Amino acid sequence: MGTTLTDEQLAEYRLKGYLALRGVFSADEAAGWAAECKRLLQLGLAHEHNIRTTPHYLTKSLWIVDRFDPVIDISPVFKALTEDERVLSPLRDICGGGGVLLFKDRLIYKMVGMRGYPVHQDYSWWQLFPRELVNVLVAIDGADAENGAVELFPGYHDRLLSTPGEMRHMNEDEARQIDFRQGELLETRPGDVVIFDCLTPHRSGPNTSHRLRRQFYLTYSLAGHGDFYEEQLRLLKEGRASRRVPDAVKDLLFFR
Ligand SMILES: O=C(O)CCC(=O)C(=O)O
Repeated sequence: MGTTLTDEQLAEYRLKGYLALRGVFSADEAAGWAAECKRLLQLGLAHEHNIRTTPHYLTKSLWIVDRFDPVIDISPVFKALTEDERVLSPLRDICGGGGVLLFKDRLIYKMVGMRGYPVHQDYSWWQLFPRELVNVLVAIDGADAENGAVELFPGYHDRLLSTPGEMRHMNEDEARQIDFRQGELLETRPGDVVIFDCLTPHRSGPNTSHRLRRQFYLTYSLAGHGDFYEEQLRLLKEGRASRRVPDAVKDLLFFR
């Protein structure tokens, strides 16, 4: 099987811990995903105790879904994207030519007014699994500073910067290990793809624009390590791998 990435692209990924691939998908394909994003919001899954749906409050009592985690079991369109060779082929190159298996999927809308995400390494939440996990961000809308594009920090993908065993964003002391001047705001256009290591620190600002900033995130593990999708999902459903489960409401949560 031929390679998709050049030696220069692979060297850039190894050095920085991420790589942007421009125009991987067409604007028409991205428009199809945008239509699917609308359909998903009409499925009636929104509930503040549904582990799958993260809310964005428009007023104190009115909210809409900002994240479906996971999404592929309710969306054939996004499931097909996880199996697309234009995603899998560069990933195989990055993983040294071996096979990859889907580990996790989530769809983030970043609605107008939605908050940003503090700096973190995704692996903090996935420490029960082998460290070789690679993220793929697929841009549905364009992203820039105004609507909350993701900013990535190069060169830290060889280590966990926060306390081992704790699932959380970095605290201030831990974040001081990062040179924030080196951050790269990844502006994207619909159809762009960004691949980044699960240890690459990243953050994003709020959406202060009047545009949505929808992105589909996929994470893959090495096939040689085994298939962890169901185990990862089980932990999420039990509220043990989620970012938003205050102890006070744990008993009220459900997954649908
Ligand atoms: O979509 C974003 O703005 C950031 C999301 C993110 O960092 C995450 O889910 O790990």
